Amino acid sequence: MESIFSEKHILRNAKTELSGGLLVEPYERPSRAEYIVNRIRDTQLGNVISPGDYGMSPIRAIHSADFVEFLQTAWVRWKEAGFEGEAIPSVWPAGQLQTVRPRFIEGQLGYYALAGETSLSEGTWEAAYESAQVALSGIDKLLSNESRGIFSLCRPPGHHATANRYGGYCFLNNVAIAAQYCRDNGSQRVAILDIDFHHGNGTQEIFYDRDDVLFVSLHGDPLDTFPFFWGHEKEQGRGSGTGYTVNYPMPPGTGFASWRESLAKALEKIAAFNADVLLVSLGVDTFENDPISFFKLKSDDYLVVGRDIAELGIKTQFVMEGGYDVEEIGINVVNVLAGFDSR
Ligand code: SP5
Ligand code: ZN
Repeated sequence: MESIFSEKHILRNAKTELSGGLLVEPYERPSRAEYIVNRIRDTQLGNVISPGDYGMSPIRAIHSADFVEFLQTAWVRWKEAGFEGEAIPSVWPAGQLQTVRPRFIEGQLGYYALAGETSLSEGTWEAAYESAQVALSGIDKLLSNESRGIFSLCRPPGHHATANRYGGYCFLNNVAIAAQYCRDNGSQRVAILDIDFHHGNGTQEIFYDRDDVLFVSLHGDPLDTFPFFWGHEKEQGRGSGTGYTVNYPMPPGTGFASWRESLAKALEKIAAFNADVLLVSLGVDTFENDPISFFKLKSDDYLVVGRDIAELGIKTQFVMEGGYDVEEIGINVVNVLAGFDSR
């Protein structure tokens, strides 16, 4: 399988994450991508290709103009305001029926943030833009060539970002941008399978009213983990989108046998939908040693995950999301991709 990768991911290099009342080194750090690309090369999975530039219009097809402008300017405006650390929100419009957007950057952070752990830092916009281009290059290549699988090594990740909110280490929703690109380039039905440990609240929200993009997610029960407010089984879509959002929350300690039962149900939904193309939000924070998660998958299990997905026989793009056991992340990601290739 070929991979798309850009060295510019390094531009997302925040120094701080708000975690347990401390400012710690971010879990979502540059070495994650380096471990993955090194493992791809060591195992000779396939070519590693640089992305093209698809510009702003596929990004604007998903994200609101004011949100994009906020991401583009937030860091400079934060510095100009005289703040010394990285940009972390401290106030939210919680409980307001109607919210007037503040003028000052400190208020705008809360207006556009869905969580407070993710610092905005120098280079964040440039890296997020490039990550979206990695997703777009991958889907463009998949749609236009013979290959049945492709891997977009996106960093920073995207599935928590909504049309107008960032957080959970995500700024632009790479998989949503790629899915919309499919719809705008001939695909009638697009399925998104989200197997990151965390619920893909951003992707869900973006497609919640639609029946042309199926969203199916396996994740830690939001009663017990981030993003806490989305991902319950009863969230099934709205209006003509009813039935086109499917959630499989699972409790702390879930191991591969029961996780795989949910995967089988998810794959049945995708097969019944008769998708033209499948996009997989690929997180390996389901790993037993992940520092912020509570599932118990082992490295060899990821080979089976890739094989199970390949059995669908649908053209598939893998889009990188989370996974924070940095030393094992390359092994686990490449196991999914190699498992897919083996079928
Ligand atoms: C893309 C993705 O996987 N985003 C995950 C965002 C999770 N953010 C909240 C992290 C909370 C970490 N809690 C610290 C527990 C340390 N033992
Ligand atoms: Zn995650």
